[in-house]
Amino acid sequence: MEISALQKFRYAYKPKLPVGLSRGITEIALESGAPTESVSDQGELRELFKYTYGKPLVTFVPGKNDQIQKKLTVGVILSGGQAPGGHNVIAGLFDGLKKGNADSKLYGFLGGPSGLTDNKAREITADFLDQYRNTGGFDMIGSGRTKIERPEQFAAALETAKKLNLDAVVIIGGDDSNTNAALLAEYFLSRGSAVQVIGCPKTIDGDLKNRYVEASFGFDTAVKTYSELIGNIERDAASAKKYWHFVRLMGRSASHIALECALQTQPNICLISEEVEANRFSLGRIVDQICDSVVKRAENKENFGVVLIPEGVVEFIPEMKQLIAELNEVIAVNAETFGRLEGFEAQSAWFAGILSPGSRALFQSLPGEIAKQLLMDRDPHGNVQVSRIETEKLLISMVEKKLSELKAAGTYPGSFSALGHFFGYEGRCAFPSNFDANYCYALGFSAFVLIASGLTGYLASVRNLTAPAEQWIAGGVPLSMMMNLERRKGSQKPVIKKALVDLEGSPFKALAAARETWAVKTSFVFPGAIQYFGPPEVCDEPTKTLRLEHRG
Ligand code: FBP
Repeated sequence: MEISALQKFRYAYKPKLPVGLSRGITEIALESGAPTESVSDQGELRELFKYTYGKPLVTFVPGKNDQIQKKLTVGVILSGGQAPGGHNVIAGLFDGLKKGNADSKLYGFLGGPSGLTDNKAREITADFLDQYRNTGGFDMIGSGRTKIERPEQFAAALETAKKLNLDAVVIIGGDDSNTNAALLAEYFLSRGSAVQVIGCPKTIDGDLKNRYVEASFGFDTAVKTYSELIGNIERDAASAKKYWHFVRLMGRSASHIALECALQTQPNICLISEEVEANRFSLGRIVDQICDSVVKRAENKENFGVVLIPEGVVEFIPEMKQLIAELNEVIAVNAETFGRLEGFEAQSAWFAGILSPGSRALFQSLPGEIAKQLLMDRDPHGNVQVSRIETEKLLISMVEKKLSELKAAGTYPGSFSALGHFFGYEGRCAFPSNFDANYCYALGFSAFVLIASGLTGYLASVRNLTAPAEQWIAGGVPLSMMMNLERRKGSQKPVIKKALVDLEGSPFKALAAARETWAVKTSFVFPGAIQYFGPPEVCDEPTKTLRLEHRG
């Protein structure tokens, strides 16, 4: 296979390991803290996770670790959406395993969690792995979104683990996939099995984070890729001076991606879903906010601009949230009937008889395409697939309508021509930034140390991420500590709590302090492409979100 010059150079990149992981392999010991509690619903979760609840936080410290050289057989799964750096987690895990004992083995489960339940795996050898070091994508072994939830799936996972003689399974995934990891760890112990389960925090969305997990991997590369594209669009808008660009950004429910891209590129408007929800902004209120900026800029003869829209915002606008919750519930409870309905006409007529009057009226008032998109298949975790709802088009059509009313009233002097964009898949498989390449390698290596130290039900954790990589602090966080109960597919389920944008946090405050100016005055910033070689301030810088969060 032909490879690019960059790919060749990236193969040769040596990820930097934190000092705590780069000392002699038998000198990495564990320091344990006090027992932990889940974020909420402690009583119920203690019952549900009888074997794994309440474990202590652990940090890797200098000291003797005699177990670390035992021969291990481990299986690894890439789960959920692609995120830059996944291959490096596997590389860190592999290198750790081989450093511990050259006879240790690593299997990659093919196509995500279903690889474990269906026993579809391949051994990861040094030659095979070397073709993927420091590259983006999950194509080494593939990914998938199968949720392990039925008893027969758990039993099949155990069967595979026995057949392959596994000591441990590593699940590289987001909040839903690591919920899978927690359930699997509990299940194995409850069946008397010693197979350990360790998670690694992956998702470009940036919503798997807390005090001990400062960032999920892939966020850094994805936001830098999107910010480059947004900067390019801003420069085009400022050159042509004739378009408003409405850019929807991936990120599912959380607006971390939109917020970071706004801090990097300074667009005219950036919606933040969490603020929309907190202040109960209606669709009409959001349209007014955008029109206000369009009108003021038109008064300055600037009939162009850029609006950033987090893809999940539809789920936070109160009337849309209510509608989506009703649709989710109705679809979950009547899955069979819904599945038998053929075509949009039949489906919407059926919903008209079931939805509450407010939701029915809203559903019927939406542009047909948007209403159809709201009915598309839920993902295996019961979530509406926000990446498929073209909110930018909905907003453009509503803004156009409002501006023509203002024009008729003589209060809008400009002209409005808008283009919609969606940036999502473009950023998920980019070559990982140096930050993600280093972070992922350290996470994989940490997963190995957790396994070799006999732990299960933990998420690999690497902290102090705004310092140079050598000073990062590695360890593990019990998965049960991050859990709460949430309504999914019509019933209460244990899940890892999503971290949404904190409206009291420094990143949001930085946006809030500047956005009135940006809404009127062109303040665009053009970050340019990710740099892999060069001075640290251009190629090793973490995101603004991380830096602001660390500053407090
Ligand atoms: P994960 O939560 O699995 O990391 O997925 C992230 C994501 O990229 C979201 O931002 C997006 O809404 C979704 O995946 C799209 O899913 P799919 O890849 O199935 O189209």
